[in-house]
Amino acid sequence: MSPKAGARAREGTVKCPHRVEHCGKAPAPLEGAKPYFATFERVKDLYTVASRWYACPLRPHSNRIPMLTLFHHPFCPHSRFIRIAVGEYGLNPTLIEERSWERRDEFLVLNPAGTTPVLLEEGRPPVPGAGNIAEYLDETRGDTLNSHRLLPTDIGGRVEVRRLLDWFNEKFFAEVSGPLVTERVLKRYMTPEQGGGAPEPDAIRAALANIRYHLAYISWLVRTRNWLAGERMSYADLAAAAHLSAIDYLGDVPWSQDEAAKNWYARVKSRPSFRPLLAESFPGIQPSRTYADLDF
Ligand SMILES: N[C@@H](CCC(=O)N[C@@H](CS)C(=O)NCC(=O)O)C(=O)O
Repeated sequence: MSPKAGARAREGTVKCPHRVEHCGKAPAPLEGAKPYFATFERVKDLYTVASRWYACPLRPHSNRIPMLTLFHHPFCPHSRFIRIAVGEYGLNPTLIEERSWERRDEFLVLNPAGTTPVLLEEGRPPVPGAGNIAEYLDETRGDTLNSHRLLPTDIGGRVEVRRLLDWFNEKFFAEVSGPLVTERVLKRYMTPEQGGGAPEPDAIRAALANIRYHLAYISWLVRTRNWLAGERMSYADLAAAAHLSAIDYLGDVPWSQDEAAKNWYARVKSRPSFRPLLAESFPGIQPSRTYADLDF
């Protein structure tokens, strides 16, 4: 880059609301963003911001692929599920870390619920929520996976996968992964007004008791079938493993309790789509000894 271009870039460089650097040509973040229904019309300024960043020659990575962006948090189990799922589709979205508790206006425009994950694909409305994203990926790309399709094509199979998706994304999250991740990790980053503070020992104790019942259920399912929802791997396996992986990082999964559940997790964990998660570690929070170990 010429010194002049460098100076121009520095002058124009702004920190965009998505925590990515882009050239100064981008408009200011959407003003007056209110957390309500976000149509494509309403968010198109955000696409403009992002597409200018994509087109910027100073952008660090120069792969000009169609724009796919995932707003996520590394400890959010729902986000982890979608990161694994996109890996299964061979997709490599730009990852933008979102701290949902900060309630950024620009993020609330994409998802008025203020929750991660949200998938953003050029020219389409934002897709909020893990279940919706999973459906969206199946509708737009499911056939590319052929016999490895993650949502079965038969109606009975689809119902069972969706039932288990709800089991893990709602029930397991409420009873186990949500409290453990919030108490042990997220509260460290929140101000007292945002809900931060010391971990609640009672919440942790309850979650650690609950996980035993869920592991036993996983074990029963995989002893009855090959994978959680049937004979083939599906979104149910990816979601369950994603929720477990977030708390496995913290060393909170009693794997010695159940051999069948452990062997099933080892199978999912060995998928190449899981590797990026296993390679991550976070300052100040050590992963458990066996977190990244495929033969744990
Ligand atoms: N129904 C949503 C829920 C996702 C969710 O609860 N995400 C958490 C992080 S894992 C979140 O953003 N919580 C912030 C909040 O509830 O305000 C989904 O399935 O994606």
